[in-house]
Amino acid sequence: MKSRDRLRIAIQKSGRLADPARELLARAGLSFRESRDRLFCYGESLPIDLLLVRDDDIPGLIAEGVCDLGVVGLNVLEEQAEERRTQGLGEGFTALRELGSGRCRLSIAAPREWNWEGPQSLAGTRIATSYPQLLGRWLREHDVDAEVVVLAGSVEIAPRLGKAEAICDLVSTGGTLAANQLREVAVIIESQAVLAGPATPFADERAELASMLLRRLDGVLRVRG
Ligand code: PRT
Ligand code: ZN
Repeated sequence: MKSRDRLRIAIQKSGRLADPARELLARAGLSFRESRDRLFCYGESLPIDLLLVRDDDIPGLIAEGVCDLGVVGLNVLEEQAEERRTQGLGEGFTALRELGSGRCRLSIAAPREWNWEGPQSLAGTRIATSYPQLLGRWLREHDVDAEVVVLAGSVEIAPRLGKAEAICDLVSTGGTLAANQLREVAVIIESQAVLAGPATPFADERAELASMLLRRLDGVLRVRG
């Protein structure tokens, strides 16, 4: 891989993780010159630049070496890690630090009126989700034979549309589930934003930059508690 002396961090361009990520990096002493297209921000205080992207692209950008680090939900990171495993690809990225923001859980929810008696209550049903890998793994672990229906968004309305009986989606307050007459019945993973990095350490100047950034982040995270 080409030797590089600047570090490139991918964060979400807009969305729930964007502001907390920027705030954390600012508190760690990083400042950026915004570019006009706002996809790339040049690091001013340190040789650390930002790339503003969709959160789903972040693990792949790290695996490809386009970016060195990224701020992404553990839910997205784990889904894509599982996908790489099923494809027989090597470990392309790993979570380096938990950042405490964007807390949520990936849960299975069923119609409120269901008589839930454990995972086997899902046998023979269709479950709508945007997380087929994590749901599939959970179903295998619990020996449940159910159909996974992959939807890109608006998963919570799938039961009302007759596309599925249950769903597997992110939950934070539970308000969306309640509004759709759904009840959380099982938690698949607890999630929060993490700093992700490559599975193997950097072999050039980026190693020193990355460890300095981690030291600073640890300081900020410790103060925050
Ligand atoms: O454009 P891009 O692809 O970057 O954005 P996105 O739409 O995929 O992401 P975004 O900003 O919605 O979410 C980014 C990350 O925030 C997620 O991957 C999670 O790690 C984290 N996060 C934390 C959440 C939630 N909480 C959350 N509540 N992501 C989504 N939700 C949704 C959930 O899907 C459901 O529709 O909020 C609804 C449930 O919320 P409650 O409060 O009603 O339970
Ligand atoms: Zn996304």
